[in-house]
Amino acid sequence: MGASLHIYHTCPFCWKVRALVRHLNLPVTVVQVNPFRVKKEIAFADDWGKVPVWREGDGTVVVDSTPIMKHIDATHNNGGLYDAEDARQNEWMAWVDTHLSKATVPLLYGSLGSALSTTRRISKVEKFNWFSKRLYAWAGFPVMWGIIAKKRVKADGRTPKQRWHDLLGEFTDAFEGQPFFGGEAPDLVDLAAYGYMRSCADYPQFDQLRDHTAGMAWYNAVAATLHGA
Ligand SMILES: N[C@@H](CCC(=O)N[C@@H](CS)C(=O)NCC(=O)O)C(=O)O
Repeated sequence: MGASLHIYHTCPFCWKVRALVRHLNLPVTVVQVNPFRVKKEIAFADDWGKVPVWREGDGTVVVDSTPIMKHIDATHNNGGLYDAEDARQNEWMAWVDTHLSKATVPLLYGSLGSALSTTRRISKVEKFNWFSKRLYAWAGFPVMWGIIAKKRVKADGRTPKQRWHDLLGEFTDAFEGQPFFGGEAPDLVDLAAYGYMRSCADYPQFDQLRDHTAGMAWYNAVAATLHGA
């Protein structure tokens, strides 16, 4: 049996690992987990209780998206995309995980209408059962909008759009004139950053990012290196 990747379809951390798997064109079984049964469905990962989870054919389990990406690169790609000694890569991987991870929720849930359409879309594409699908669609949005997103937008002070534009500017400025953070080709930092941005791409709010020219050019260039769906 080969490796398997256990995900929620809409989870930004899962999109990071999916981007890497597609970049390397690895034969992996992707398993979509029911969010209301996550503890049970990934019980083999002990009490981690979160996705993504990576399981090798030999049963080795790796959790947490960035450690999973590093593990996959080291094990299946001879470390071609990431060097643990590289200070610039480490600094920016931490930057991506700190800043881009926090920018998705305000964009997707920052207004009442966007929060409702986001939770309704999630309820359609995730693997819920009949009841939990409806529960999530209607109970999820006031929580995400009223409690989580509002607090985060307020704490930051910028509109979710401005925040993304600032972050994309800061990130692409770090390319030192090259097309990717990794230079001529994407590295692990590019793929992690791409994953966060890709997790927003199936929603209408993604249009707010389209007028960031450098950011979109990079995003599309990373997408062009990915295999399969
Ligand atoms: N630091 C973790 C965060 C993973 C995470 O928070 N995943 C969420 C989904 S987006 C999750 O599984 N939450 C647990 C739940 O749904 O009960 C990573 O980078 O993999």
